[in-house]
Amino acid sequence: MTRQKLIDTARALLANYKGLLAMDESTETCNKRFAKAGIPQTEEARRAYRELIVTTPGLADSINGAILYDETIHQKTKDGTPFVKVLTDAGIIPGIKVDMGAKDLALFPGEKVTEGLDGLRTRLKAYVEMGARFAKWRAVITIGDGIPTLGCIEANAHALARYAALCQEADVVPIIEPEVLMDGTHSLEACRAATEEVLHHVFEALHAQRVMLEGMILKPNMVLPGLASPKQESVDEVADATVETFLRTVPAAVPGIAFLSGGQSGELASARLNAMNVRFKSRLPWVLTFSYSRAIQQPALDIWRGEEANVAAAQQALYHRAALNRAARCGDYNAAMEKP
Ligand code: 5MM
Repeated sequence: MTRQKLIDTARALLANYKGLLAMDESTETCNKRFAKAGIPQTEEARRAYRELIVTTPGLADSINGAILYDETIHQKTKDGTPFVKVLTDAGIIPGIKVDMGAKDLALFPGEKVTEGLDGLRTRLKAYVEMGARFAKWRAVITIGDGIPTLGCIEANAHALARYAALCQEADVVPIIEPEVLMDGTHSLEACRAATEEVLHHVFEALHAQRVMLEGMILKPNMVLPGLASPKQESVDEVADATVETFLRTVPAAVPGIAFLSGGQSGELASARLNAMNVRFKSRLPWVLTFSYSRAIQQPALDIWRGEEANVAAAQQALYHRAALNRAARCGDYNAAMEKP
């Protein structure tokens, strides 16, 4: 592990008021989104869509790093240029999702644990040779009747910490993603309690596994009411609940928090990030930025629909959404900017 290299990469991922682009949907997830949009679920369609993303003109104006999936990191543009080279030439750092997905946690009905530690050291080495400088692992926590349980939280926290340690050993910055899901009717207070509990356990596990906090990035959910909750708090209330929770749980040595969007609309994901940066501007020990997938990609996917003729318009939509989130990262976003 080279301490300074990890610190430099983490700082580069958070620099210049930019954020991260998650384009690491597994084949299953990508196919589900394609099916919804009427796009054929083929390897070529997935390649063409990812080519559209990585060749978006000016993407690096708002994006410092892009998280790829195993299939994507091996793919090339139509003219034969590896996606990793396209990104690197544009000034975007390539990263890679290394977890193998959330699986049912034995003896804990309704709960998941993320797998993928076996063989991770070898896989990391191969990804580094391909140009990846950071990685991502997502743990999934569900709020429901009697859940999340301590058993589920501890299992996921331990796996996240073991993954992070293996990354740092390989000079790869770990993006640590404990996601408390938005699905359900639960209240914002239930999400706050679950998120606080999860983060306490995650940082305890990171400490136990000797993970260097200065060389990591946290990718959490915002503190939100469930998507089907009858009470939906205001943008400012969400911003306050989210930042208060992180001030209680995330050590100041962590350089940045890059939120997932988790099923929020693009507009809300931008507005809520903006409100946090406006309301807490000078009181935060860490950078607050974005690592969105759907909240950046969705309009572009809807425009593209698998048609070559729609590529330029889809790229403009992608550029626009990324730029809006950069504005939110600076506290400069407002709803009027939604108009292209
Ligand atoms: C929570 O999902 C992550 C962020 O995406 P959103 O901003 O859309 O919530 C995302 O990076 C996710 O981990 C990947 O899309 C991979 O998901 P799957 O389910 O395909 O492993």
